[in-house]
Amino acid sequence: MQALDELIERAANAIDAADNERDLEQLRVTYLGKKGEVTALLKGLGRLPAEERPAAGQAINVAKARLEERLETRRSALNSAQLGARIAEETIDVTLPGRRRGQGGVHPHTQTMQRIETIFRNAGYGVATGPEVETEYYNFEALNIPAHHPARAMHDTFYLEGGAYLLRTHTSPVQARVMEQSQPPIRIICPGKVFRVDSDMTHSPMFHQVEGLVVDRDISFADLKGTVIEFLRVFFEADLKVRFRPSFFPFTEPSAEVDVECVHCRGAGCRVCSQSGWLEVMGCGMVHPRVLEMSGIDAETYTGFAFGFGVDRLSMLYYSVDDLRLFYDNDLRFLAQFR
Ligand code: 2NL
Repeated sequence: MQALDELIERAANAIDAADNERDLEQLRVTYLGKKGEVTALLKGLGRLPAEERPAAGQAINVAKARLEERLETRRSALNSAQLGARIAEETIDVTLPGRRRGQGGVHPHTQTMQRIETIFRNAGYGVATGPEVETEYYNFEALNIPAHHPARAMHDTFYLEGGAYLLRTHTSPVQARVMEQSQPPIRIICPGKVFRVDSDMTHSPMFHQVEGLVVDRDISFADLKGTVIEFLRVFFEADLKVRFRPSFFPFTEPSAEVDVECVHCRGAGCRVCSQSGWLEVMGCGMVHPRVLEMSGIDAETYTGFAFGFGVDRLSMLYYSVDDLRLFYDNDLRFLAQFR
């Protein structure tokens, strides 16, 4: 009986000390399993004198029941502790703010393009677009660019397989198409992507251009100058000096290149303007009579002016960004500054 009491004491302490279900199961096997200590005591009953067997058997069975109950109590305590820990670990703080989806923005070049469109729409211009894949006729011939002109050389133009089509090198073909399909008065700008075989520090093989075209009776170089000067004033939001330098384009005569006072140093001379105080921003001129005639407009009755500029360059000057590549790297740290 004393050995039984000691065994119960030992087993009970071990059960209460078990801190996981595996140890607990091990203890059940040790004491109550087929070869367990309590089971061994029951098997040993036969060796007792017959009159002692009922009392001993009852005591062992009571002890066995007590251990079973103790095991069950410990097992459920461990279970609920485990559940409590899991609940604590998996708790969701529903008061935390949600994760927001990153908001995109309009690319700085697109914003510049939209500003330019607004400026010209406000002045009564329409906006015309056309195909980026063009024919030699609209990209070159209709613009009085002869076959031997350097702009036609293979190294400037992306030709598509077969050679019948090319990627437009300027948006002028859109204007040629508009002139072909309508009669003056014409007042349009043509914004869009253009392509040249050119890729280095300062040239991207794809860039954005806006060209403008006005054709009507009595359109003069003075109209061109007034339009360009006013556009540059509104675009740069400043009264910058503007100068026209004689130049040459096959599609205009006379032709000019337009410089503005450096937006960075205001003419003093700096890195941006290579110490000249001036920035070249666009080309322009009076539409060549041959270009008018080729698209079915009577050059005796009508005259016109045209201009063209790179949007990417105006964007860089407007936003004071000195590396063209930043606009095309898709680095959100850069782009997020323009939202
Ligand atoms: C430049 C110069 C220019 C034009 C584009 C044009 C279009 C037609 C007829 C006549 Cl349909 N001219 N466009 C005229 C002068 C200059 O662009 O430096 N562009 C980036």
